[in-house]
Amino acid sequence: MSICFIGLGSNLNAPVDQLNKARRAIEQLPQSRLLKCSSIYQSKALTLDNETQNDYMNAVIQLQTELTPGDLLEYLQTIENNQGRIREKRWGSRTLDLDILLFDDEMIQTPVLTVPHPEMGKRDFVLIPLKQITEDLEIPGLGKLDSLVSQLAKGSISMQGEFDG
Ligand code: A4P
Ligand code: MG
Repeated sequence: MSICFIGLGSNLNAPVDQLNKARRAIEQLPQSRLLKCSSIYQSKALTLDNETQNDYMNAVIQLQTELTPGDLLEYLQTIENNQGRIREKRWGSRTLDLDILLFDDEMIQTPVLTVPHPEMGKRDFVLIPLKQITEDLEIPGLGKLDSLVSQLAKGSISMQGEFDG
């Protein structure tokens, strides 16, 4: 049995609805139990080439699972595809992005999966919802969550609301 954290993000087609739909799909994953959901947060899109994009809605979910990291990734990609995810360009706008942030205290590096998620240590829209639903956590290779949060530059993130139900 493993504990993992999944980052959810959307900035297209009613992002709050996309996150709620994704939460319901994650609740249905086999051999898994949803433990906690953060609030939903809004932030400016982080883009690669100063492209203008809609603001993002982000959240973090804690899941207990007996799936392997690879199987979990495949299930999450199916949920993304079911919600109309089109992969045009890296960091492009998306209806739904599901990232495996942490999987127990494993460090995973395969051609399709890097855990902890490589960008998470500097992203307010990941660290702040993660901190909301955990005790101080040691992030493999990155250090204490509290310390990472205290080093964040002041960003644009604000709490937007809760998941339905
Ligand atoms: N992959 C590797 N590691 C992982 C992991 N830990 N979890 C691989 C999930 N997938 C992982 O992902 C590309 C490939 O990454 C997958 O096929 C998988 O095998 P993708 O979702 O198709 O592409 P992407 O999301 O555009 O690329 P990337 O580099 O994963 O982007 P990020 O880091 O997800 O960032 N701004 C705000 N405010 N909020 C956001 O949520 N998100 C992004 C995307 C950019 N700007 C943002 C936000
Ligand atoms: Mg992604």
